[in-house]
Amino acid sequence: MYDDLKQKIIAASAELGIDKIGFTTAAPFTEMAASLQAQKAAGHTSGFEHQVLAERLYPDQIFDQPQSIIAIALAYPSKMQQKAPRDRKQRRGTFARASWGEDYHFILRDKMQQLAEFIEANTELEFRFKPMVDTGELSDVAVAQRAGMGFIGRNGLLVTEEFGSFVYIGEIITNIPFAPDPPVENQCGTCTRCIDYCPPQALLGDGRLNAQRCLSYQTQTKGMMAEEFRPQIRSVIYGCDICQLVCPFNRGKDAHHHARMEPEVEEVTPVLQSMLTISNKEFKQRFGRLAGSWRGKKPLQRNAIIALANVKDRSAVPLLLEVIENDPRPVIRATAIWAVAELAQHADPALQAFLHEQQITATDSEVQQALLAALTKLQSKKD
Ligand code: B12
Ligand code: SF4
Ligand code: SF4
Repeated sequence: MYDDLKQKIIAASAELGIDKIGFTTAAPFTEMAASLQAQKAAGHTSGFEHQVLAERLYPDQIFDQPQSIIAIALAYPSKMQQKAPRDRKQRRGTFARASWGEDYHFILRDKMQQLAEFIEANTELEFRFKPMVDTGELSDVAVAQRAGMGFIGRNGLLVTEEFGSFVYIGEIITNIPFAPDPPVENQCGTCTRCIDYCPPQALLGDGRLNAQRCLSYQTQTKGMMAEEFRPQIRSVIYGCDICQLVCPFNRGKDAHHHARMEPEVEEVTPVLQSMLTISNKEFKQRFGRLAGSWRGKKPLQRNAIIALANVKDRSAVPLLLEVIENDPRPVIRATAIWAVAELAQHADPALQAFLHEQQITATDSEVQQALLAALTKLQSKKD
């Protein structure tokens, strides 16, 4: 059934620079229903998932008479070719790899559009299609797994044979009944490295995750970050790659196939102090094309402050004091208050006096709580 066309699509996909392609039916993903419901009920979801369960499970709820789904994967780099300059006075943060180069949503959308145009030009049928990547209704890993692109590892990610899990995935629902590809068996075997190395122990063991504990999620929230997670992010200000970096299937995987995905040092390893006082305009200019800027500048600035404390950059203290005095955003001020107390090496009477002064004018509960905690911490330090 449409085998010639399928073979032509596979060949065209390679020419278009699509690294991997697979086909599956448009049958419902009913086997996922119980897990998705249980995860939501347990409070293990992030809120970034598509919220209408039926639309996640039944392709015919989001497309008129779907006949197949084409899954695609684009491999991304895991190592930077340019290295950030090492300067102890200019400590840098990092973005996780899924935010290197241009936002992958645009790159995958372009590839899927080109592929759809190829299909349109090569069939007599009236071709209908719906592409999606990340923000669509379907679970991208579930589609890709069923389309034979790889297996879902204990880290919950799609692991491909050729590129490990360092792939972005997208899919196109179509009205053409292509023959499905056979799924790949899970190959984790006895390995549990991703579970063992995950700092907040967010992975549940069977490919599921408590997203609320995942550092990737924690770096993308807009409120205060719970104290437990602050040291765990180290200097990573967006996302987390640990459960991928420790995976044996990712060893030696570092694809540089797409110029648009190449990271720029100043973008993805920014000088932390330089992020604290940038304007909205400058933020857009410097970080606007990254996937990691989708939540705006506040979470990244909050994370940069946390990172400064984590890397023990005491040269940041004057700037942090300025932020505490002048920044109007309670989350930023409260995080900076925590950071100066973390960075203080002794009880520091001048700092205590400064914080006491702040207490007089503080009206927001986050700031008040942070001041109290910081003063308690300072008092417990030796003179
Ligand atoms: C919400 C979301 C997040 C949340 C929650 C993640 C999660 N695992 O649920 C947060 C913010 C934490 C997150 C983090 C990351 N994400 Co994210 N995320 C998504 C998003 C939008 C939805 C995921 C979702 O529906 N979760 C709900 C859970 C309950 O469902 P599920 O994961 O789809 O399915 C699970 C079960 O149903 C079950 N299951 C389903 N089918 C099957 C079949 C079999 C055989 C088995 C055994 C199990 C099984 O296991 C699955 C794994 O948990 C997807 C895009 C999309 N539309 O699918 C990207 C997506 C999963 N993320 C992606 C990436 C790259 C990441 C990060 C690596 C980014 C980073 N560097 O920080 C981290 C990795 C964290 C991790 N270990 O999962 C990629 C993954 C690519 C890949 N190779 O798999 C995706 C697919 C985006 C994309 N299109 O490329 N993400
Ligand atoms: S992304 Fe980081 S925090 Fe999230 S599951 Fe993986 S190792 Fe754990
Ligand atoms: S680290 Fe081990 S358990 Fe985790 S996904 Fe990779 S192979 Fe599977």
